[in-house]
Amino acid sequence: MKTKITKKKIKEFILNSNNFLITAHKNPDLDAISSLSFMVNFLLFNKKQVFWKMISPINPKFKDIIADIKKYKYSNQKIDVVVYLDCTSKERTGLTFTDNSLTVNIDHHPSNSFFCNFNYVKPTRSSTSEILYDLFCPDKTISDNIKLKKYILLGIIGDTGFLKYENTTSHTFKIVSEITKDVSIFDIYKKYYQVMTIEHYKYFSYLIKKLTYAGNGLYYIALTYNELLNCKLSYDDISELFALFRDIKGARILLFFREYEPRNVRINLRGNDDIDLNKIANRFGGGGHEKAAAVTLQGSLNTIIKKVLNIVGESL
Ligand SMILES: [Mn+2]
Repeated sequence: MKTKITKKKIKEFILNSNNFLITAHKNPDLDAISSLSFMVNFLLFNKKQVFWKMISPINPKFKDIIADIKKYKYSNQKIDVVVYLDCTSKERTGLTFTDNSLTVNIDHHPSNSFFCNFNYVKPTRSSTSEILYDLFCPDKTISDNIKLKKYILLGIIGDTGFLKYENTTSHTFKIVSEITKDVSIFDIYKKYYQVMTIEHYKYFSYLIKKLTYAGNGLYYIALTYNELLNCKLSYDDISELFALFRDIKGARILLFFREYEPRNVRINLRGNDDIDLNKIANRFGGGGHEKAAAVTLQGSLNTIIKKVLNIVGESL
């Protein structure tokens, strides 16, 4: 039976179980990577048997976050509990597990489909990392573990655009305030954010040329399969450059179309207004948050652009 679970119960359930597989969504962002690393390290710390698996390349910039858990990669070991982090559905992992394990879903996306045996979903929290802090960090056993706190901070920073998006709440700052007693936020900024190369800036100027204004505060960029093939930057690096356009004065919605495989188009929707992008993405079979959502569509890039611009335009 699929059920919601209380904070106390989920904590008890996890601490009373022994063999875990931890996973997060494919194309993992900083929140997915950090929450996974936190969970694996936390369970190891509690003397549990734990493995993890995550599909698709991890941004080289963030590889150090999982460096010390490499030896715990999953390869069909016996598992009692699968924990899905930062995933709206099982499909978001890009993985299929066919055994009879119990499943736990810890997430903050409002579009979460409550797909596990136990579902702990808190859309008011900035990130899955923030939820993991609420669940496990006030615990004395890890209060001294600076590495684990750093992962929580990284996940929060990732999903809040460095503590500036609307999902950044006083609760978020309370946690950040606790963690920054031990972890330097400037060190994190230097290490993970002051990493732009000339190649990045050159590509940003290319994106500026590609940026199209569709009226009513709607901007978009579309990159074909060949354009992406010829680009030396990673998928995540391009995403970060795209995020900079969010600061254009008067920009209400930004759409980013990427044909990552021929006739497969990933669309990122970003917003600054009270327009619910999660609802718009739902209409195409995608989802996410009110101000940041995504969807993947099959077909010709130009047809997809027209179709999406029409539907998004209705909301403006
Ligand atoms: Mn997240």
